[in-house]
Amino acid sequence: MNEIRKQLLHELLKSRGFVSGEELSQKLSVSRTAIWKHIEELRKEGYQIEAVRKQGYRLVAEPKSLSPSSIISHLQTTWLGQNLHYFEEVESTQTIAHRLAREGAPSGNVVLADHQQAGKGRLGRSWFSPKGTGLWMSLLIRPHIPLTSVPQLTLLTSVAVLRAVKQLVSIPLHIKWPNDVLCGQKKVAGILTELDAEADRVGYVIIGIGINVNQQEEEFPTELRTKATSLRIEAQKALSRKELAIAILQEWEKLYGLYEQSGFGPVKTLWEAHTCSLGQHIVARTPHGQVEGIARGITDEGVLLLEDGQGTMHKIYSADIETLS
Ligand code: BTX
Repeated sequence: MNEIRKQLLHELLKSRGFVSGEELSQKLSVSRTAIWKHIEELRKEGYQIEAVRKQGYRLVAEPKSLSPSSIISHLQTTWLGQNLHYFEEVESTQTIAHRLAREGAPSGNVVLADHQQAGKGRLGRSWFSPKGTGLWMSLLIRPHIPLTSVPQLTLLTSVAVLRAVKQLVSIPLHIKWPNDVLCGQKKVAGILTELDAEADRVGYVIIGIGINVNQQEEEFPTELRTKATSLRIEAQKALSRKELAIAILQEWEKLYGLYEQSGFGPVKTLWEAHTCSLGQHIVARTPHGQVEGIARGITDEGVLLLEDGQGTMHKIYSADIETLS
C-alpha cells in the first residue's frame, strides 16, 4: 500500500473525530489536494470517510472486505505481512507467491485472495477455496535453516493458526500431524509448505494457509461435508476474516522470533500440547508405502516417529495419517 495512504489511514484511525485537511497535509508533508486524492482512493477501497467543510475528514467505517490497507493499518508486526498483495480472484496464492519470490521479493511478503479457482493441497490434491468466506493466504519466507528443518515451519504454522483462532473464538481445536487443524474429526484448516532449494540450502519457503472461516455446511461440496468444517459452523457465529488474518500474521511472527532465538524446542513443546496425533495407533500412507504403528513423538526436525508392531521406529517425513483407534 502507498506509504502516504498508510499514514493517512493511521491518522484517521487514531483520531475519533474530524481531522482537518490542513493538519493532515502538515503531518504527512503533502498538499491538501494530495490528501483529498488519497481519501478518494481509500473510499474506492470501501472506507466510509465523511468530509465536512471547515472540519475536515472523519473515518466512519472500515471496509468489510479483506482490503490490504485495512489489514496493514491494524497489523502489529515488524516485517511479516507489511508487504501484502491482495487479489479478488487467483488460481492459487502459492503460484503468485512463488513468482514474487523468483522476482526477488523479500521475506515477509504475503499473498492473500478472496477466492482461489485452483487452490492447491499437498501431493497434487486440490483445496476448495470459495469466494468471500475463507482465508486463503501464502507467506514468503527466506529462512536461514537447513533443508531438513523445513518441516518445523509447517508445525510452527499449525501452532500459529491454532493460537490465532483461539484469540477470536473459543472452540476445541487440535493439530493432526503434519498439517491439519481439526475441530473434532473435521478439518478446519490446512497448511501447504513448498520450497525452493539448491543442494542443501533453502532458497525460500512458501507457506500456504487455508482456513474455512464463514462457510455454512451446505456450501461445502457433498464429498467434503463429512471431513470439512468451518469456524462459523463450530462457533455458531460469523467471524472477521480480517481479524483472523491479523491474528495469524502476528502469532506467526512472534513464534518465528522465538524459533530463531531458541530453536525448535519451545515450538515443539507448544505443538505437542495441541496435537491429537501422539500416542495414537495410526496408519501412515507415505509416497513409499504404508506403515502402521503407534505415533511416539516428533523429532527435533519435526519428523513423526512411528513404532510398528515389531518395535522398529520409522521416521515419517511426509504422509497422510489415519487414526485406527
Ligand atoms: P491436504 O492435501 O492435506 O488436504 C487436501 C484434502 O483436503 C483434499 O483432497 C480434500 O479431501 C480436503 N479438502 C479440500 N478442500 C478443503 C477445505 N476447504 N476444507 C477442508 N478440507 C478440504 C492441505 O492439503 C493444504 C491446503 C493448503 C491450502 C492453502 S490456501 C492458500 C494456499 N494457496 C493454495 O493454493 N493452497 C494454500
